Amino acid sequence: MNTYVERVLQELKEKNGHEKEFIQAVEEVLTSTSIVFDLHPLYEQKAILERLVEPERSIQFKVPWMDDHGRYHVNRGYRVQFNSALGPYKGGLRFHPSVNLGILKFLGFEQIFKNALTTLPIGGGKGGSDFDPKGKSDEEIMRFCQSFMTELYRHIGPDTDVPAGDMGVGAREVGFLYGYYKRLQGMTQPGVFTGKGVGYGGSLVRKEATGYGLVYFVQEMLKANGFGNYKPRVVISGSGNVAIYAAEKALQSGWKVIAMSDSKGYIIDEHLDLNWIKQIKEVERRSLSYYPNYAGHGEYHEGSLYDAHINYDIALPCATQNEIDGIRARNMYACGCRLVAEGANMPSNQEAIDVYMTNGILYGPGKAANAGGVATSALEMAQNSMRLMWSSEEVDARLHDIMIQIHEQCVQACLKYGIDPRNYLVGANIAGLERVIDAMMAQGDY
Ligand code: NDP
Ligand code: 2IT
Repeated sequence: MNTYVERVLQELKEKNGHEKEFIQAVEEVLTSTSIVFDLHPLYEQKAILERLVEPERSIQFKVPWMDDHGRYHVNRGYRVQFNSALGPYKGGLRFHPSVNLGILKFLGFEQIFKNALTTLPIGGGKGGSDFDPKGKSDEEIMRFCQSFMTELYRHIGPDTDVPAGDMGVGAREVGFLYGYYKRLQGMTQPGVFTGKGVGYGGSLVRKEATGYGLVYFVQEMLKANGFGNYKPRVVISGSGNVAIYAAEKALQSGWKVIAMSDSKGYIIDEHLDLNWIKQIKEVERRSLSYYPNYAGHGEYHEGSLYDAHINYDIALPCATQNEIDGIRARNMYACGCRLVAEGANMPSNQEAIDVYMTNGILYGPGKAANAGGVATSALEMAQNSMRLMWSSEEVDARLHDIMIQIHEQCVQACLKYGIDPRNYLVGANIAGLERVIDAMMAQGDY
C-alpha cells in the first residue's frame, strides 16, 4: 500500500479509533485508490488526504420533545458538513437509535464521492438523530421534527446545505421539517430540502429514484458482462423506500423478486405481491410478518435473509450498514448469487467484499449503485431554482442517463489505471475521488 495512505490511515485510527464505521469507510476508499497516490506525490505535499478525512464542520445539538402523555425526552441531533468542494453540502437525515457521530461521518464521507459520481454540483453531508420513529404517533413525529429544525435551520439553506431523507426519514418527516423551516425563516425556499411531497415543490420520481437507479445500474452491469437479456432471480433486503422501489423496477424489468426483509425477519414468495408490501410498510408501518396473512401466500421467517438457503442470482442489499459479513457472503455464493449491488450504504463489510472478489461475484458498491437518489435530489434542486416541474418521463430519463454514465465512469477509471473493468469498487472510488481532489486542488487551501 502507498506509504502516504498508510500514514493517514494510521493517524486517523489514533484520532478516531472509536468511530469504527467511519474508519471502515475511509479505509475502503483509501486502500482501493492507493495507486492514485503512487502516481501523484504532489497530493502528499498538499496534505490532500488529511484535508479530505476531516469534516469541514460537525454540528451536534439537543433535541427535547414531548410525547403524547406529556413526558419529556431528549435526543441528540447532528449535521456533518463534510466537504463542499463540488457544491452545497448535500445528503440525507437519518432517524434511528443507532445514530451517532461516527455513523454520520461514515455516511457523510461516502456521500462526498457518491455525489461526485453524479457529476452534479453537490458537496457531501449527512445528519440525523438517535431518535427512534418506531411506534410514535404522527403528532410525536411532528413535535420531534419541529424541535430538530429549531436548531438545524440556522445551518442549512438552498446554497449552503440541502438535507433530504434517509432511514426513518421519508415524505412525512420531510414535510414536517420543511414546513417548520419556512415558519422559522419567514420565507419559502423550496430548494432547501429535497424529497418534498410532489404537491409542494418535490420532484416527480424522487421517491422511486434510489431503487429505480439501482436497477438501472445493475442492468448496465449485466449488459457489460454479457448477460443483457437475462431475467434473474433476485432477493432484496429491507422493505423501506429503497427496497420497495428497487423491487418495483426489478418486477417491471421482468425479473423475479423472490424475497424481501425488514429488521426482524424476511419473506420468501415465488409470487411476491409488492402491493401488500407497500400496504404493510408504507401505509400501516408494521412488521413483514403480516405478509403471508395479507397476501394469502408466501412464508415469513425470523432472522437475516442472507442466512437463508434459497436459490437466487442477484442480491440487492437495501437495508442498513454491515448487514453482510464473510459468512453470509459465502452463504450467498452457495445460494447461486453472482451479482451484488448495494442500495444501502456500506451493507457489506470488508470480509464480505473479499468473498465477492475472490469468487468472481460482480459487485456494485453503494456509492455508485445507489447514487440515483441523491442525483434526483439534485434534479429537484434544479427544478426548484427554475420554479418549474419536469414530467415523470423527463426526470426518469435523466436518472437513467446518470446511472448509465456512472457505470461508464467506473469502467473508464479502471481502464485508465490498467485495472480489470469489472472491479466497480475500485472504479467508483477512483472516479469519485479524482473529481473531488481536482476541485480541492483548484480551489487552494480548502
Ligand atoms: P427506510 O427507513 O425506508 O427502510 C429501512 C429498511 O431497512 C426497513 O425495511 C428496515 O426494517 C430495514 N432495517 C433497518 N435496520 C435493519 C437491520 N439491522 N437489519 C435488517 N433490516 C434492517 O430507509 P431507506 O430505504 O431510505 O434506506 C435504506 C438504506 O439505503 C440505508 O442504508 C440508506 O442510507 C440507503 N440509501 C437511502 C437513500 C434514499 O434516498 N432514501 C439513498 C441512498 C441510499 P423495519 O421496517 O423493520 O424498520
Ligand atoms: O444516502 C443517500 O444518498 C441519501 N440518503 C439521499 C441523499 C439526498 O440528498 O437525496
